[in-house]
Amino acid sequence: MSEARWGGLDREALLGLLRQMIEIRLFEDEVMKLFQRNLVRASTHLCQGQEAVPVGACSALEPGDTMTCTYRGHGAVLAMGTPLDRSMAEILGKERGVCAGRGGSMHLADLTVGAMGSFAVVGSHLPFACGTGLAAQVMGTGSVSVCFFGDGTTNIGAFHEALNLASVWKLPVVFVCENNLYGEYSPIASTTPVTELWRRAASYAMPSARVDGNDVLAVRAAVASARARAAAEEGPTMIEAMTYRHMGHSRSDPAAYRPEGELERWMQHDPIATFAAALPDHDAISEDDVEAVRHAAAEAVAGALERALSWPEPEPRHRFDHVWAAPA
Ligand SMILES: Cc1ncc(C[n+]2csc(CCOP(=O)(O)OP(=O)(O)O)c2C)c(N)n1
Ligand SMILES: [Mg+2]
Repeated sequence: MSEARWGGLDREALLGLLRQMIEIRLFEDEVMKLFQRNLVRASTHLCQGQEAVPVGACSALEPGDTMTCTYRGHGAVLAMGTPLDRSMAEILGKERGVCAGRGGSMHLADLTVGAMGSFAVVGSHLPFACGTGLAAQVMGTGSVSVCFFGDGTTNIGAFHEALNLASVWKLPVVFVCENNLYGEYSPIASTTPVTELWRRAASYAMPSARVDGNDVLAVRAAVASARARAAAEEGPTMIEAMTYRHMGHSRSDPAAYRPEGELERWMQHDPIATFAAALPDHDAISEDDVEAVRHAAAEAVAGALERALSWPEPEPRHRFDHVWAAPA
């Protein structure tokens, strides 16, 4: 089978992408169950169905690159390499969570891997991503800032300000729009006259492209070339990744507004199922390898869940730690 079909990746790398997508899917299955047990004390927004976008995109990054994302950010943060157990612990509000339990599901961050923050205020992180890009530019690190946001976000003023500034200053930013066709309960066409969102980048003389966001290798290839452009000081790129969320907007949304058959059609193009079905076409990958990956991912998530649940709750006397700055 041709090298090109596999994006130049070897067996281990391909199985690694599959494993990461499965881990994110299973991780979120557990988050939902924890939520139903009232162990998640805030809202939660699952990215199930969209896993190929963060996994494909983050696989194209280099050490030192930074990432910002939305409240639908479990997948993006995990794709940067944040540990499963400490992410789960964060969602449970445990002291050993990645933000000491103070952030929760909507605010996962792990600076050690470049996951700079998950932002609940729609669009607020796009200027922030310009900031991390500017820092890289000023310090000459060669690092790139990747920024995930939804389709609805392209109607927020900060989207336009950020793309404008990034283009004028040639910032090393890759803007990745996760177009899942809905902003909360509204279909994109009911809020946005230009539904081919990649076209909006033209207003800022920024190159852009639309990709199949359920194809992990297509996302990876698009982000890799945008990253190369940014690292070569040629400026930012916008990528629109077409995808679909399996669940409602948040835990309380049954998504009854979706047209009949829409979810089923997208399930036929599920990013994990399609990649798992394609991989055995690779000369060095068998169906048993795929099964072994499924098994290993399930074990990893089960172990992470067990550890996170066993870790202690924060002590009341530490409740203001990490909240207020220490007096100078
Ligand atoms: C500034 C602001 N306005 C409104 C909201 C309420 N809100 C939360 S999510 C959301 C929809 C965002 O849609 P999209 O950008 O497509 O992201 P998705 O949830 O589909 O991933 C809205 C309007 C908010 N959080 N922040
Ligand atoms: Mg959306």
